[in-house]
Amino acid sequence: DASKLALPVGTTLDRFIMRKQEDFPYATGELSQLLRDIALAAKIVNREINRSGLIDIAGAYGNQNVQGEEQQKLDVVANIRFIRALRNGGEACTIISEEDDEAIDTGNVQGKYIVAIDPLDGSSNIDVNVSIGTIFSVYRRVSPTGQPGTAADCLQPGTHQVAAGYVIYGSSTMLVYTTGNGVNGFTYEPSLGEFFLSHPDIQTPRTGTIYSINEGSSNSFSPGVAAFVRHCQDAQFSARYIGSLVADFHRNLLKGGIYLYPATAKNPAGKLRLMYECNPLAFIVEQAGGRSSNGYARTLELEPAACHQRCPFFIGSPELVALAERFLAQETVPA
Ligand code: P6P
Repeated sequence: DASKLALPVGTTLDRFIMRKQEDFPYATGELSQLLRDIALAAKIVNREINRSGLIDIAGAYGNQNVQGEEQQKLDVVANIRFIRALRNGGEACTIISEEDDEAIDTGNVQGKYIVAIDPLDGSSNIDVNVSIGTIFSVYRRVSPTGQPGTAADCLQPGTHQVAAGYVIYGSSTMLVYTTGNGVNGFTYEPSLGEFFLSHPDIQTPRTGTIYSINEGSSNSFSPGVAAFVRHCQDAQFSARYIGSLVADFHRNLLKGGIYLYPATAKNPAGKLRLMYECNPLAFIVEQAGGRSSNGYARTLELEPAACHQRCPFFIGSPELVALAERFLAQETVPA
């Protein structure tokens, strides 16, 4: 069966999507089209990121986003681009965006899919030329078509995802995604405007010697987190923390390691968002043989109660995440 053959490095994203659609006997092409819509927006955002230093669109936008953070112009631009691509593509009925407090009704009442997206994560890194990323998650709607998406459509657990991916705008621009049949990475060739398969069937190392955490919050780590960090230091791990989730995650996915954003004094429920940061990366890492939890429960099984809810995030090589969970399980309950 041709679609079962490993597709050669250099296959374009379009051809890959088409050939992999054959893995789904009843696929009717909408999810394929939705992935193409996302890839198109990624190309446009990539161009604007690369030019941002030149055109005066970098720097603070002057108004706060729903997260209360200084809004950089590029994440406004990225949000507009992804929403427009998804609205025009017609496959998504509703979008949950990190940049918008309310879910966005695209008007595509026949759209079968919900997309949760962080259009440009780590946007405070833009002006200092640090890698940044887009993270997205796709669910099939549970309500009947012919009407706008409902809250039940938007608040599904991560186990219900039908696709998830990220774009990393770094030394090269890559799109990495899964539809539940493994993880594949594509590298963008701007002169051709194409993504080419460069990292087929990514498998994350079972363990590693990299730990990624903001040690500036050490004073408020729980005893278990503090003990795990000390374990990494005693074992002479490498501390690698870029402060840009997609960049830290991508490095650890390929090299092995663990990224932790635990509960801290400043972020008592953790900082990262379940719907469009933790769940998509958890789906990807599990498809690559890794593990993701909130320190106690599997990320993908956390029940969402709100679009922008935060959760503690432990993700990466399965043996390291399991070890961190054991440290948390042994911590004495603070008096
Ligand atoms: P801190 C960037 O703002 C972000 O959302 C992630 O990309 C990154 O991993 C994290 O927050 C950094 O947070 O508190 O360490 O600066």
